[in-house]
Amino acid sequence: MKNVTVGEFIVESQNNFPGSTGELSKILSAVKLASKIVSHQINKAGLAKEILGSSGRENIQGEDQQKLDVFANDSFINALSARGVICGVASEENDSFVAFKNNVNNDAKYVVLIDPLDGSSNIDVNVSVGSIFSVYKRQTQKGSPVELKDFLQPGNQQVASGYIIYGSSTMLVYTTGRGVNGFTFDPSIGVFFLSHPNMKTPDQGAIYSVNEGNLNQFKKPVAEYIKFCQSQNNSQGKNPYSSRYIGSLVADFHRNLIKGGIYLYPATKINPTGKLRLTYECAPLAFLIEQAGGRAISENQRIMDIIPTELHQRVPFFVGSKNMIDQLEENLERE
Ligand code: P6P
Repeated sequence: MKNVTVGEFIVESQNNFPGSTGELSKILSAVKLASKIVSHQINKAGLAKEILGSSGRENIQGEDQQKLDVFANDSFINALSARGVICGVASEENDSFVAFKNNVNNDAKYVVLIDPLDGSSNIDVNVSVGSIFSVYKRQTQKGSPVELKDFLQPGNQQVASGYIIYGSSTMLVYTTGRGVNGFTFDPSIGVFFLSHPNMKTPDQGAIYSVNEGNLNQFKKPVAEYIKFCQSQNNSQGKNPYSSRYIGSLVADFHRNLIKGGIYLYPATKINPTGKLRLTYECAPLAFLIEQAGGRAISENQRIMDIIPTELHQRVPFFVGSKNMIDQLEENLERE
């Protein structure tokens, strides 16, 4: 197979959308640029002590903002605003959305939501981290300033979503609603090459990913499902399920997407509506997993159908192989 770059792939894909204006392609190109910049900083973080550690500030989540959180946020927002194709960005790192108020951006038809660097507390211990993005068409009139309601759309309205995982290699994985494709970065020439075409997740997996330290805080149906995974024995007397939890959402999601499995972040006493954010973490990953043949639910509904009520809204999040989500859902529905 000829080595296809992500740029070539975006252009070829755009040709499949007759009448497309190329604006979505420019957004994906901006994401590509920002991910290269962030990847470079992360990969030298261990040596460049000045970019490691806390920025000394807290974000709206009350989380200690890492210096690389701020760097990644600035990198994505600058790259996205420079192309004149989006009217605003919402980010985990910003209290409210950022409106690009010049005439060009005001006329743009897309908005983007980002988690610029998820799991950043893992960087200091060299664990894989990731960036997540989600793209919607604005609801408000082109030419007018973007409004909050442009960012509070259900996941089923997404036109694109994806993530970058900064791991043993840097990968960009995204969908525009026609399947999921993965691209691996070659840092020697600064190019992403198509390495995982048309990604599909197995209907059944053998991995469950959850912080088992919170087990006694989970609602009964969730705890029962986890105990099911913990206690199976096959004919050889071996449990077919394995527990794998990195504590970095994009890394856990990416492994389970490829191998099959389920990731669970349920409601807990500390996080009674869950820890993960609907608009820029759960919804974009839900779009991807559904495009790859899997499922994503909250306690009682499809993630992609939840209409956000606030930008940083948290929801319980269960995502992964179809059969595993089906089984958990049966527990939840019995409650
Ligand atoms: P816990 C990282 O802070 C994060 O948002 C996800 O990347 C990760 O899956 C989860 O939180 C880990 O949370 O409570 O298990 O440490």
